[in-house]
Amino acid sequence: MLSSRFRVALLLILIGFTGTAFVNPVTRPAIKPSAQLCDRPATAGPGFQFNVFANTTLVPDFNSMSSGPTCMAFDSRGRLFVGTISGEILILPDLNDDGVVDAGQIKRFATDIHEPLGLEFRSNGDLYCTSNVPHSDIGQVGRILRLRDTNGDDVADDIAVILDGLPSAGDHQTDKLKFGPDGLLYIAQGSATDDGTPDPGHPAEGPLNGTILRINVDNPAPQPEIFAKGLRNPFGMAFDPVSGALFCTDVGPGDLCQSAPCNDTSPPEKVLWVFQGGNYGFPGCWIPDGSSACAGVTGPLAQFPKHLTPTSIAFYTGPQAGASANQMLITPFKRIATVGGDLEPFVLSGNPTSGFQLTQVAGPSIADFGLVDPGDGPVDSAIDPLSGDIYVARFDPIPHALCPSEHHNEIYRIHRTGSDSMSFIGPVQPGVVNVQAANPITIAVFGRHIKAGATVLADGSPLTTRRVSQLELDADLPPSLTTVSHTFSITVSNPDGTTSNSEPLVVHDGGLPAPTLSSVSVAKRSGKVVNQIIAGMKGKKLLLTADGAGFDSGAQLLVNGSQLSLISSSATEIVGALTNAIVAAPGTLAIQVMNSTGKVSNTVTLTVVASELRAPIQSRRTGSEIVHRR
Ligand SMILES: [Ca+2]
Ligand SMILES: [Ca+2]
Repeated sequence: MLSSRFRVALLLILIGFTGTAFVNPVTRPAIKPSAQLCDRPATAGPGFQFNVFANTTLVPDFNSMSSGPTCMAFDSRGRLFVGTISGEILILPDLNDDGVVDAGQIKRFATDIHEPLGLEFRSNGDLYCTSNVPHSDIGQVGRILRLRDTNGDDVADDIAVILDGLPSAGDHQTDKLKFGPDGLLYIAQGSATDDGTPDPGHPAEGPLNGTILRINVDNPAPQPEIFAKGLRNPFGMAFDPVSGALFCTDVGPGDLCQSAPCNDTSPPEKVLWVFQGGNYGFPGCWIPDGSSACAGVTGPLAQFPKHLTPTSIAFYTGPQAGASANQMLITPFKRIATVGGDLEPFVLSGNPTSGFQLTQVAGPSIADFGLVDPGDGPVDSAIDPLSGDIYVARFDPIPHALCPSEHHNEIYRIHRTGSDSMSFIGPVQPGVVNVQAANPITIAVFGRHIKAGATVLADGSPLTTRRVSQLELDADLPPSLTTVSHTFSITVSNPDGTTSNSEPLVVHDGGLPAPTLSSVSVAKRSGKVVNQIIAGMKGKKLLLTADGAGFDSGAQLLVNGSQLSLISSSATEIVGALTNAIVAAPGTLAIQVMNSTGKVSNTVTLTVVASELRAPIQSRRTGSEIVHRR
């Protein structure tokens, strides 16, 4: 078990800070203890508001020298999961929808998860995290864990080690992780050394150090594939929702100067487009300069001043993004001189074929966290899937040398000015349903700031709606709306006439095959085949048998579009009862099989011949079939 002090030291190394809480007097005026300095407030940029969602008072687990948030992820219900450096994964709910964690509702989803630095939900609800675990021989190893709550009590009861033995014993650890659009899990693995040369007694670089790895988590024994290499400490990582491309921050080498005079030659910090097979140069080539050491090395899209330590990337998605949709939001951990320690927006342009460009948005940042100490800053960011609010976690494990009363382990909620008076909804659950004609489909809509009496609308038409909680409405989609493929626009309408953003609900055939019909036949219930159907026969004594393939368990037998009562059914044969009405008049019977998905087979026709051929009625009396009296 690592001492708490060692844990803190590890994370400080991880984020590239190895000194005490002083900064280079060359780059910044000497720090003086003053009320103004210690009280430097966090502020939001133009058009944004923020509040403290969680702090050491609201979340007692943050109130420790060895605690503080390191990573965050939202589940599909809009609940924030937070990993702490002390090894807890907490659920910080806001069930009363006031933008502040419900202090009495906090759950410890998991404990004893050593140094989780990345949290990520899979679309099926499984939670994945990185963990950096003490190892008796080599000091520490990185792991990927999968956490499940199988009984719904908000405590993980099934924790599996998906990948073990990642090389996190050196200067940097196993950092964040994200699922890609390909369904694979991407893992940011730090390098072992500061600049390629191990300190005495420290590990050298191994083949998996300084990489982005990826695994298929469905493989029972996944082997990590090196997706890209030549990274030093890839910490922030996110997939662009537009292109599906991967981007990361890479934290540069070098320490802050500890004393003057100081010749700080540390390089800038980088933001990279990470593509398969990419080499980003570490160690030996930090910024490509045409030298032989830089052959084949891809340079950064953007640079931050040295030591700023960009810790997270989030793409600005959700209903509040507006014209800023899909901007790349980056959090530099440190503030040096007058830059950093904030949430900075960038515009990403280009594509994977022609390449990408990254341009910082001019003007003030979205939020400035009021840092006064380089050991204190934002470590992770996440977008609330319901509201589009931006959440930023600030990690401040050590009291400021000059402001010992300050201890900022906090999570901020940042949103557009005025947005708390607007209703927002997240993705409809489920978001895709199969066409079907038999039963209503119930959907759940999770949102924020939904007013009492609100109704769920599909393409503007109200659905039967039930309010399940402050955040959840359930609604029924009637069968009449789900018989054909269609994409609905789902909104929530408040009694005051305001309406939420729209989310899609896709009704589709799921790519399921239609049943196929090869032959039909008619027989009496005795089993005797009827070769000719004559108008006016006692149809209720006849059975219609359809043979084919792909009939599902809810398949129906249709005659001229109407369902027959079924006698039996299997995947290849379905038998239904005819009626007197069906055979009352001469004409054509269109026979089809319709699966429960709504998919309908090809049509086979039968003919009901004219009434002058009435002999079988009499023939029935004699017990014979198809006797033509005339
Ligand atoms: Ca609350
Ligand atoms: Ca459980």
